[in-house]
Amino acid sequence: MKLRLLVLIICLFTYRSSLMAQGRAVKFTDELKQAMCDSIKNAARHAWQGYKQFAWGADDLQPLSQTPKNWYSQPMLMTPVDAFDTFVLLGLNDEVREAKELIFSKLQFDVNNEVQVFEVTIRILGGLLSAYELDGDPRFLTLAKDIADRMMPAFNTPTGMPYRYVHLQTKKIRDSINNPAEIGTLMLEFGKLSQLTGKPKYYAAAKKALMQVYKRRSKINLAGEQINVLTGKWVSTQSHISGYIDSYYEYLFKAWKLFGDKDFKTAFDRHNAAIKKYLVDKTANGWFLRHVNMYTGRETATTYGALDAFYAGLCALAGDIETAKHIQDANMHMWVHFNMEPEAFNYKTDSILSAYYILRPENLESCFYLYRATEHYEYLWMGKTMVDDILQHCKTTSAFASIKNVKTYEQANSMQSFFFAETLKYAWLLFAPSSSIDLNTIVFNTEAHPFKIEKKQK
Ligand code: DMJ
Repeated sequence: MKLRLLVLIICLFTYRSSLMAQGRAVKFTDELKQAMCDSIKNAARHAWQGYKQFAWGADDLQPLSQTPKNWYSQPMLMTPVDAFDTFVLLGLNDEVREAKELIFSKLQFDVNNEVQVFEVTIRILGGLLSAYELDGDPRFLTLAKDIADRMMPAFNTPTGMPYRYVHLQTKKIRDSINNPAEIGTLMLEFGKLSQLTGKPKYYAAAKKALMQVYKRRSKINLAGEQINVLTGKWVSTQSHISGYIDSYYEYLFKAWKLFGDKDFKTAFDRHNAAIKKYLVDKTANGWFLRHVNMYTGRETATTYGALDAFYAGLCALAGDIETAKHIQDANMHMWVHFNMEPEAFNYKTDSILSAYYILRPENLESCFYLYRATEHYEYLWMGKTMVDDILQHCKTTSAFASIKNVKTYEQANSMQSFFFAETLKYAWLLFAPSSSIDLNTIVFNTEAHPFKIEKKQK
């Protein structure tokens, strides 16, 4: 009996892998692209319907209990703000109108909330700025400026690197142990606010913070995992491209693309060369990225996961297609080997370290950038596998749910707002005509909010 089950599992796995291998050559027809776009649009409508019915005015919908969830004591409309530009791009006009009405009737920042600067910047500030650029309603910019002004006190440290938390009314700050991602991933949003308001102070504060991290890189050009913003000393010297560091590297490249400031490009190139030298681990299943000590470059762990998957897309965007392709092979291995991708696993032993999947976008995001760069059908087939799995296993009667354990597909009671902002957007963009977004004229922030590149810098 056990043997039969094993044979069945091997057959299914081989069948799936051979489908994927065929995908490298098999044409992905325009009809199929259209069908994918339609299903993704329907998924967005379905998820929004659930939010409307059970969580209207809250930050998130909890899809299993069908109850609202707020991050802080007062709601800050994470889902509608994150979702707005996705609805615009997908042409979901009713949803655009509903989200806009909700934002202008309910959203205000004079509230008793101590907020995480990074999360509120990438989701709320980023969402409002892109909404302003797409829609033109000045109230989006007024809200964006208000939330940014309330977060500015976080930068008041001896180094200029911000605290992790700030209270929106009292301006009280907390948590001086920060990390490169949360320090560096403010540049696009605060920089864009400077462009739109004509006030250079936002750009200056964010650039100072970002470059303070860069200044503290090791001799081999790697960043650590945690840093004390008061003393400037590293608290954790682990180096990798996963959570706590990931979007620091992403923003060095994207800030160069968005603002044309060469300091960012120089910093990215140095770090990227070190990443390729010390972190990239070439295996038969693709190129993974290991964890190392930032000073010695010596391996400390062979952990990889859903968050790391973004690096293939970043390499593709930066023009390094060869590295991007091999990392995307690893990303796809991670997805198919365990039913869908786990949050973290050991790529040397293929064993799961964290079994959940919280509707993260990074793997699809990388497919999107690679398809744009190569036009190889392979990336459409990869994306289809991921989208089909999400639509099949995460769908609930009222929305979409995270997965508690990818091995069993057991669902969890959470639908993060980045499902709207990123996962659905990158999924749709992958199959949509390339004219729907021009990567020469926009840069996506790390939450997939598109920012326009000012003409004089192109
Ligand atoms: C998002 O909030 C952003 O993409 C961030 O950079 C990383 N985590 C989530 C998505 O996984």
